[in-house]
Amino acid sequence: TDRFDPAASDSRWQERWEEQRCFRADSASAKPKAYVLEMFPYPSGRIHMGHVRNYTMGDVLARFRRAQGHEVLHPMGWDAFGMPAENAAMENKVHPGSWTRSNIATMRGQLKRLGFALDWSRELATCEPDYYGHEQALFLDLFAAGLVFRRESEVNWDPVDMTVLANEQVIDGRGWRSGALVERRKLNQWFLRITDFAEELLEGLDTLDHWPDKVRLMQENWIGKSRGLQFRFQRPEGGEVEVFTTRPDTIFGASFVAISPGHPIAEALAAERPDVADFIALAKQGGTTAAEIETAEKLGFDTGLTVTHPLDPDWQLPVWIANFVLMDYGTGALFGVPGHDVRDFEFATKYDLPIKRVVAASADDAEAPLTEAETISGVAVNSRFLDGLTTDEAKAEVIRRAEADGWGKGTTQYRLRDWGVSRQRYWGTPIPIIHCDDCGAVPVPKDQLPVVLPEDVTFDIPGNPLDRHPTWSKVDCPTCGKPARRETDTLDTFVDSSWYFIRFASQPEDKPFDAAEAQAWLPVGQYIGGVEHAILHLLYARFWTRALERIGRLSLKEPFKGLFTQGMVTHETYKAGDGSWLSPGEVTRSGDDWIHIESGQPVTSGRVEKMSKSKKNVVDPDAIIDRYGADAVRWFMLSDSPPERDLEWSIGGIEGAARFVQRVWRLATSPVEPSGEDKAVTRKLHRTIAAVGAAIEGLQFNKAIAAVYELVSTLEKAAPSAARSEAIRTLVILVAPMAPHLAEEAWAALGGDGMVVDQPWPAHDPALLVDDEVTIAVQVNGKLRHTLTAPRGMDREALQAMALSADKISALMEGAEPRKVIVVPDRLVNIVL
Ligand code: ANZ
Ligand code: ZN
Repeated sequence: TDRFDPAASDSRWQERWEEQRCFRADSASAKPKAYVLEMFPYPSGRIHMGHVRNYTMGDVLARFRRAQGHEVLHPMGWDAFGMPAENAAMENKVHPGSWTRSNIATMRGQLKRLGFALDWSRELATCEPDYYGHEQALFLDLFAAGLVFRRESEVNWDPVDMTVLANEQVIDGRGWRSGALVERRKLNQWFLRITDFAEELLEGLDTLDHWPDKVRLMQENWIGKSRGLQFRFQRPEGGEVEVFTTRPDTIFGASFVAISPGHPIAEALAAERPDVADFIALAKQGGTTAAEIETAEKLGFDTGLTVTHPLDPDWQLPVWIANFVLMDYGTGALFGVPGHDVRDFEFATKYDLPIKRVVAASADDAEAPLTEAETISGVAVNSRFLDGLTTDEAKAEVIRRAEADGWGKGTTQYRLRDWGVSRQRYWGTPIPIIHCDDCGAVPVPKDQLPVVLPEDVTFDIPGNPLDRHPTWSKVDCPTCGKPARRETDTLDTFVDSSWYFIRFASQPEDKPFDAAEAQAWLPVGQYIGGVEHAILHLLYARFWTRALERIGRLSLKEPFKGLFTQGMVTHETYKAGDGSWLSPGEVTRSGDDWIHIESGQPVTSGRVEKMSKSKKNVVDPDAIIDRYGADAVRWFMLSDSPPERDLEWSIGGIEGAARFVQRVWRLATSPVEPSGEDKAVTRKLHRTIAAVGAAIEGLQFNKAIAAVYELVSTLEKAAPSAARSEAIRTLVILVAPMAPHLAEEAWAALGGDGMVVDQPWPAHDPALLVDDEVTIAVQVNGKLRHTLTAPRGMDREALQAMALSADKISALMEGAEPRKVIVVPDRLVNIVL
């Protein structure tokens, strides 16, 4: 036929690949292994263009590796627990399980339509007991090794809905449903001891040389290693206040000491003084995220207590309770240096406390006025014996004195905190612990795993449905047999995604994974996903891998050898006169303007933004596949922008891709020419093979596409020859990773053996990569006068003769003899007159 028809072809080849089990990964294969992984999706409803772009990139690499002779693992699954399913349950009265599973079915169908080379036999969903049961077993292993512990910690509490809120449910300090001011409340929660790994996680970053620098830097900052000093201020009436600082050099700039509202001294005062108790209640309002605490208005209460400066017995500092001091960081107390800390400056300005300069760019600036906090390094000023020392020297000197005189100790501090994994939600992995009054927190015996989530729960009132289930939590203590209570908190969904790549690599029924099999695949060779996961997911997965290594379950330090973070898919937005967003389907072009089809009113065609439901600029992949076929969509996703940049969706772009698919088809179905050389075509082919391979290897998919475009143009223009026919066959193999359905159909039309998917990646002849013609500049007295085309490697005499006999040059010379001729082979001839 003269047109490639995706509607008929796509599914035919998808079925063939499936029948032939082309993408099944064989762990026992002797071939070199390649593990290509894209971050698995949350089953929110439908696949969006961002997914399509992400998975297309991974797919090109997976197919390329397969053609190179690797045994490829390219799996897909579902990050299936989480809040949206519970919200849907509350809003639409559907069970989170059926909502999630039906979304998975829809999205799986959508992915299959795109023809991804995925090993569907390894599909997993984290919400199924055959996944989370193994997670519970791993949790218990970590518990046994002391890497899981329980501790009181602050959560966001909605006093109206009487429920704990996740950070993302706190909006501007208020509960997202009730609108009530959120309070901080203490609850017993489970933690993973990630801080034990802070130093290794930091050092490990140095080994990740196939990760983007920006991601490594973000992780480094998140871990936040710093040297500091922990020391005690004495209270004149006895007792002490211990503080932590990363700027001991500013100790002479202290103007107050501030303690957290949760600090024992604050709590002791509150027990006796109602004004203190009132202040603490007020200070505890607002969310628990660092960002919220940073931006909230600074509130303070002067306790009337004082402490003595450790380097000056005559210097008393007031003790305040302040809302910006966190209880679970450092010691829950600090000394304020308003001149050089932003929060302290704001606090001191509000409460009229002294602001003094103790750091300056140079000693000459000691008296320069401070109009804002100067958070600088420089030299110490107004600081007695520290004056003139650099910031680093002054820090070291204060630490030295503190240690020598016994009032403090140098510390290494990490900003990283232990990972709180308790969630007071239903739709998550049940924490496999039973609470007994006599025995405490008892692990569920492994032969009783999985602890299965009950299906019969209600969502009509706020709170955790597991708490109010009539029977689920009532169990006997596994140790003493007395009535006890099941833990009703579930695990943070980041736990589920911290080890799924291991389960993909090895999935025995009776244990989480087989170490030898998993290690045959791991680490993931190339991981591809959104930069929004640059910190948490990637850090947790790195931690989980190291934790498994520490307890002897896996011998692996880093789970992801290569990381690539792709850009977003963006699209124009449209806004009606009343400011509401309109979808592309609701508007049409009229001349240079856009109008709302229904009302005929003008519409502003606005900025290009990330596709999102709220802005109604989403394009549904299904509709596009229906219209243009899978390959055109895949092609467009790869073609327009470098993969790390944003890609703007456009109809022009997808249509261009669809036209290109047909151009390749027409070439493939042009008559085969049995004989005839064409050196230029052969050279172009070999260059394209090299260019496409190098581009895919470097994840520069747009460059691979550009190289294919060039080859196609050359072949369209070339006269028939055997060389051209051969180039067309090879072209089909080269486009296969990007446009696999077209490639199979074209391969069959060309009478190729078997399927394209089984063809090895073509080799290029390096000798054909070099141009065998070069351009020679001809200068007269140093001025460029002419250019010549000559065979590469032509000798000096021949070049000189060729230059001198060129019409243009002999006209210029008017019969004169050159004084001298300088020849640089393959480059230039300079004639000096
Ligand atoms: C004196 C000082 C002077 C400080 C100065 C900073 C600048 P990072 O670097 O993020 O680790 N701090 C100590 N404990 C705190 C707590 N529980 N809640 C809130 N802030 C606390 O932060 C360390 C600095 O944060 C410490 O150093 C302390 O203020 C404050 F020019 O001490 B600094
Ligand atoms: Zn017991």
